[in-house]
Amino acid sequence: MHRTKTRFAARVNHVASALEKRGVRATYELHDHVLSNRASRRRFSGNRPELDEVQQRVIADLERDGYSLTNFLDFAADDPLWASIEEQATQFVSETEVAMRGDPAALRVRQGKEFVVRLHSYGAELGLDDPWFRACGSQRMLDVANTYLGLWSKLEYVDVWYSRPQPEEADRVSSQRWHRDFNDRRLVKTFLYLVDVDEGAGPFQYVPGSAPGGAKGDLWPWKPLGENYPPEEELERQLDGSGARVFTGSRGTLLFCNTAGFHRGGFATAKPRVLATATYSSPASLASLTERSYTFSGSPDELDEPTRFALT
Ligand SMILES: O=C(O)CCC(=O)C(=O)O
Repeated sequence: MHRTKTRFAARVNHVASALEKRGVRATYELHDHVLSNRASRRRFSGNRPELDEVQQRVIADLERDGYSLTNFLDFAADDPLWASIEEQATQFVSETEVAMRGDPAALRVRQGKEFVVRLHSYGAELGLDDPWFRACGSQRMLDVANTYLGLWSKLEYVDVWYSRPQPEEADRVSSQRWHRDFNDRRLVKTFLYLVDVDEGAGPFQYVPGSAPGGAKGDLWPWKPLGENYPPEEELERQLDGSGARVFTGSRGTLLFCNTAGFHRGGFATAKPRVLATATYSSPASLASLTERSYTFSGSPDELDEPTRFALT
């Protein structure tokens, strides 16, 4: 009897979550085509930013391959900001390592992804006094994200990560496995390496051309709430050696990436990987699939219109 009831409950649950999924998908499409993104596209096309050569190259790379590799100092020749980000990272690393030795329960981690210690995680209050947040909200970064997305984007997630080394024989879990991000059909993630990242530090990896619309976009294609984590071996077999790019790089490496394409990383085995990251997505994503990780603690009046749109 108990068994029958449990099976019935499981079936009800399954139907309910299938219905819920359909609802979320429909909401996303509606916001993409009509409710949110249409106005956002109009705002962008009525006021296109002028990009310099470096920004134009980033956009061209993203369009061609789904990623663009640069260096923070080339991208944003703003030494004081870089120094402040480095300071922020040094403090985060030292606090993390003290807690790892003394009070691991104090580490900010998310369930199922305990290998990443986060500076902020979700629910943070962030203002322009936070250097990485200031960089992410800068016109320079935002103009790239908005131009690639073709709309006024939302800065959805901002954080600094410390990926803890683990045994080489450990199984890859969560984002250490190949996946497409569920957030949006087209999105921009940035990764700024805050230490030198070699093979032992779990470099980010990406399959060029795998974003929707790319040559490999049809492999387990992106769908809202779709099958985002195919079996690793099967994906690798399909890639047939024409595979992935591995982003080892020195401190200061800055990567822009459309992570609706296949990627993985953070499988550090020899030393920790420390990086700053941010996600820019469309308003439709925030309306249906995702949640902003922070609230802006400053005054919206101090921001120009696209920045206010992105941060609030
Ligand atoms: O940690 C990494 O390199 C991968 C991160 C990732 O999968 C993501 O941010 O979506």
